[in-house]
Amino acid sequence: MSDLRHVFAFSLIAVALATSEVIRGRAYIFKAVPNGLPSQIVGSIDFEQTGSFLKLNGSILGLAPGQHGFHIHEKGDIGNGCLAAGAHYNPHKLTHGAPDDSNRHVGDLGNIETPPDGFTPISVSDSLASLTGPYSIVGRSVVVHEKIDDLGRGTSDLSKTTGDAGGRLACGIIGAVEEVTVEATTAGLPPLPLELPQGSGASKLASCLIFAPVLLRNFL
Ligand SMILES: *[C@@H]1O[C@H](CO)[C@@H](O)[C@H](O)[C@H]1NC(C)=O
Ligand SMILES: [Cu+2]
Ligand SMILES: [Zn+2]
Repeated sequence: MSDLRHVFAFSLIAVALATSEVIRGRAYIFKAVPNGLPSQIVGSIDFEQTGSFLKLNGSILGLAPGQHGFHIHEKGDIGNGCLAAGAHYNPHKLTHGAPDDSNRHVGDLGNIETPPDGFTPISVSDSLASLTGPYSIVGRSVVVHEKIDDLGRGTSDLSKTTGDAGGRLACGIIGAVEEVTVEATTAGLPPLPLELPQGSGASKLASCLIFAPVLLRNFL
């Protein structure tokens, strides 16, 4: 009886783990127009949030080859040559840094690299910036800079605030697109084993692992 309860509890945990919400966002990236409003789209970026993990993928055309600072800025305004987007998104009032620093702005996503052909692939992941929660980046802006972000390691005065990444070349507002709940799958389950392990705690856990998908299949 207690074994059965153990198996049942484990299967509930398995259901909880297998059901997760994915939040999506998108930003169309516009070429900055100095003193004006942008009109030309030069790229797009998709955002996908799963738990605390944020993944960005997309591309931008027309940047000069080399590295370009890539940040989330605080305001969802892409006017005035992208300057209207304000400063790096920094709700915790920390210092500018690299994506893997603990002392960094939420918006500090490091650099993107443009190869000689000018087509810039965007493939960035982060576990601080998020589409959800009290410090969501939805409605804020992505900004691409002229120069490399020195990640706060430079000697210039600007290193600790902007990474000294220079002017703003392109920007776009991050919008929420959809929320998707990923359900537990019932496809491709392993066949029932003929002999189940018994006895020790460790083999009980093993039998739970084997039973959980079977219970899922029966209950869903
Ligand atoms: C991001 O990747 C997905 C899945 O491969 C693709 O469908 C989508 O078009 C990509 N987004 C951009 C902006 O390239
Ligand atoms: Cu920036
Ligand atoms: Zn910063």
